[in-house]
Amino acid sequence: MIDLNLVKNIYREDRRSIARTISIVESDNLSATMFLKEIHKKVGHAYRIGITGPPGAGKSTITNQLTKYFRKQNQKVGIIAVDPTSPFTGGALLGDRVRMTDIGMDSGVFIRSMATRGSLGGLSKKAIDAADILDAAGFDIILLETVGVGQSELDIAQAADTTIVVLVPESGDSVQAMKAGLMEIADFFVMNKSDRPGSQQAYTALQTILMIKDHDQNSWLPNIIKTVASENKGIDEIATEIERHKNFMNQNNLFKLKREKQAKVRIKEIVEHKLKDELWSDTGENLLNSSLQKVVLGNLSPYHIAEEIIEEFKNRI
Ligand SMILES: Nc1nc2c(ncn2[C@@H]2O[C@H](COP(=O)(O)OP(=O)(O)O)[C@@H](O)[C@H]2O)c(=O)[nH]1
Ligand SMILES: [Mg+2]
Repeated sequence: MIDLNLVKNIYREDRRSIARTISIVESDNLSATMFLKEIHKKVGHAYRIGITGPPGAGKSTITNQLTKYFRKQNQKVGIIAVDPTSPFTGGALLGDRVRMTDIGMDSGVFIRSMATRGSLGGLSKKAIDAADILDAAGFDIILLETVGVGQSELDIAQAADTTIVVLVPESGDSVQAMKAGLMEIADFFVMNKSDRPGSQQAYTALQTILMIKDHDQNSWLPNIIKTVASENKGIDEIATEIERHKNFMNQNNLFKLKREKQAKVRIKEIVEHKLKDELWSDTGENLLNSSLQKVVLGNLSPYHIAEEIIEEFKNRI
């Protein structure tokens, strides 16, 4: 059974209840599923913005500045920061303490860090679930900050309505970013640290890469926005570009399509996750363990055992 009071309190934007529910989702148990089913009717109003890029590019600084921008417009902002490369501490989430206190004290801002040490499994699922909770709680904007280094992080960035890839002059070759799959997911780029030497060359190099890339005549072309996030330069331009992208999607009926595509990816992941969980419940695990000797002695191949396990699973469900 789920605590319906907790659900009510989420809708009332009670911060402790929101935090508790995200923890339940992180623990990934049966009540997590029930919560997510219950709140779904309230999900879908928030605009989700993914901010990704290499470590140190300035994602947190941009997240922080953008939050201040949206707050000035009276929009409530939820932030989910996923950074497995940094140790989990309150302060490390948005850089130094000064920056934290800027927005951390604001009741219209909710910050959650999901720096799961070690295992990355299910991270994207949990981050997106957490975004749903903030969405249901009535936040207007959800910022998803993730390091653009692994598939799981790219999945999170892509679960947004607008995905921003942050690069810096010294991350140098945009070629690196291309290899990491960042080029494909960017709705636009931010060339941060434009105060640094070499920023013009980096900008031109990225522009060249973007020009060579194939695109349909009527499709969206990713821009590059130059920023010095630490000095709040270019943040308005980022916000304007987000708005432009949002309008483009709405005018071309792409918005619903994008969310449908995301729903498909997500449902597949949930199904696979659930199947795996049930498959390796006690029965499956025991059958596996009791079959290992036969494989090693050469009586049966791993394929025989695999088929046996699948058969047993089919009978069980
Ligand atoms: N010179 C310069 N430094 C910046 C700029 N933006 C952020 N930084 C600094 O770069 C460092 C990493 O920033 P952070 O936002 O934590 O990067 P993240 O790892 O991508 O989240 C911090 O010390 C920031 O103060 C910028 O535009 N110019
Ligand atoms: Mg960061």
